[in-house]
Amino acid sequence: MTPITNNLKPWVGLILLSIALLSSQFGYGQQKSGKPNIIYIYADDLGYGDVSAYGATKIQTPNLDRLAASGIRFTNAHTTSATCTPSRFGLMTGIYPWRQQGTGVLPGDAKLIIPTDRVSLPKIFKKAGYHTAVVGKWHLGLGTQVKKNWNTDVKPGPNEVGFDYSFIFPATADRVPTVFMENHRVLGLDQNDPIEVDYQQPVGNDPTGKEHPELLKMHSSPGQGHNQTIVNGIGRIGYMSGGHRARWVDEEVSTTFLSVAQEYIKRNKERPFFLYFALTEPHVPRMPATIFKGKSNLGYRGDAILQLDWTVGQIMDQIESLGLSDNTLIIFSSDNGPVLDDGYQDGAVSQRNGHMPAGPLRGGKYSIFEGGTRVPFIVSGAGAAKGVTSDALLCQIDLLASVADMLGQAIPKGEAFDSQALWDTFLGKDKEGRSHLIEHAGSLAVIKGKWKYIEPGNGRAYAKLTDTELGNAPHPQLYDLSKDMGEKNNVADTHPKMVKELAAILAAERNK
Ligand code: NG6
Ligand code: CA
Repeated sequence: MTPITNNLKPWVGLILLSIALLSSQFGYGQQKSGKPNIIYIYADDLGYGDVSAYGATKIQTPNLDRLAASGIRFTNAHTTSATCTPSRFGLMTGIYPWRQQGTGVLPGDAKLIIPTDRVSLPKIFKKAGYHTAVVGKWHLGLGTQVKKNWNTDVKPGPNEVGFDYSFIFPATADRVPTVFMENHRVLGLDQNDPIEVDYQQPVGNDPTGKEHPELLKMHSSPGQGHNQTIVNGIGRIGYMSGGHRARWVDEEVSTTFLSVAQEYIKRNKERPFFLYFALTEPHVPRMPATIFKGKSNLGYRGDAILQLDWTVGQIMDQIESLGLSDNTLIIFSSDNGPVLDDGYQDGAVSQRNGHMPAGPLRGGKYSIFEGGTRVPFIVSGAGAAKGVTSDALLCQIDLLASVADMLGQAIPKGEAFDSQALWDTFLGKDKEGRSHLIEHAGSLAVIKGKWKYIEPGNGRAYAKLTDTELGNAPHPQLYDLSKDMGEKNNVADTHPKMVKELAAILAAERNK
């Protein structure tokens, strides 16, 4: 070597060392900016016992199991509420839904219930430089009033709540209008066949399930409605006329959402993105793609779960094949607990075959028992622990403050105040999580450590139509979840001090 290169040697070494240090610290791609992509996959009505990684034996969910095996499987994670709209309200706003009137299950023509001048989960991402999207079920209302023109821009909606791109259906699969909306517009709408929607009285001439049961390919359950306008051989909740070419085919809904989600991921692979992927399974009407029909031996509900599991697998495979695994975090959960008969005779009950959709938990959708709000919750990918189980107490409402904390975004004072910054818990580093959580299903309950208190109330104890133990009782209930996860043994009488302590926490939360 010449003396000159000899002189340069220490410098070259130093430069190489700095490069090595920088790349080990920041990893590759987007992690340089410390901004992992986040895909939040939200099932609709999937129960704690519906996933084989959570103990299901009558159905296998290999893709969810694979996700859990590669990440963290939470056993004590919750939605805010035992139904859809309030849980999604909590997820988006960081505010317990029971603090605000009008956050119950919404009809398909409801107005938007999320304030657009407040912080929201997608706005946190946006402020941090992410591109944001929602694909799937919305169910948080659209527009400023119930009566609206569906044949022009319908807003405010997801775009005004903070999503740069939205591809949704407005409410639930069993509610009209049964159409997709891309950003502000109904997809595939023929202006010569305008849409009208009404939840009070019939509109147009489309047959209803009530008057024309002979036209149905799946019948509704006695006493549960779902017998108004027929779309694709299925009676719906609500009346709809027009938009015939825009109406979805149920068998295609899930794959439509999947392909839109995959297209979105592909389009945004070079920049940080947040995708809120809100699946429709296994919510009613369960009418999966024909390729899944009959596959589970548990009726269409089971088949819909297989479709859901496959969909999650498709996203996982795509992330891997695009080389995004190192800087993408997938979070999977459900918006409320399970129900078998939620309005249609689809085999969920008659072909149940011993399946326990809530697993060891009592109650299900609509219930203040754990079956209502404790749901599968899996986190896997960038920064997350691998192959562990966590019993930390966590709620979906915490995502907002946790992400804000992770991305260094401030939350305006007085907003999202029920959301707690627990990013280390989401990543499996912290094992404790929240000190307490309020659960909601009409009535309220508190979990603190191993204890759960359900406030006394005069709500029904049991809903016959859906066969749900709702959990309401006129007297206080206290359960030791460490020994009695199934909430069978009320120990309120022998633990009056604990009842008092938890009732006080609940009262304080109510008055916040
Ligand atoms: C109930 C519906 C049920 C389902 C649910 C909403 C009846 C009798 N039952 O009122 O079928 O649509 O609302 O589910 O109408 S959720 O997951 O969106 O909260
Ligand atoms: Ca739901």
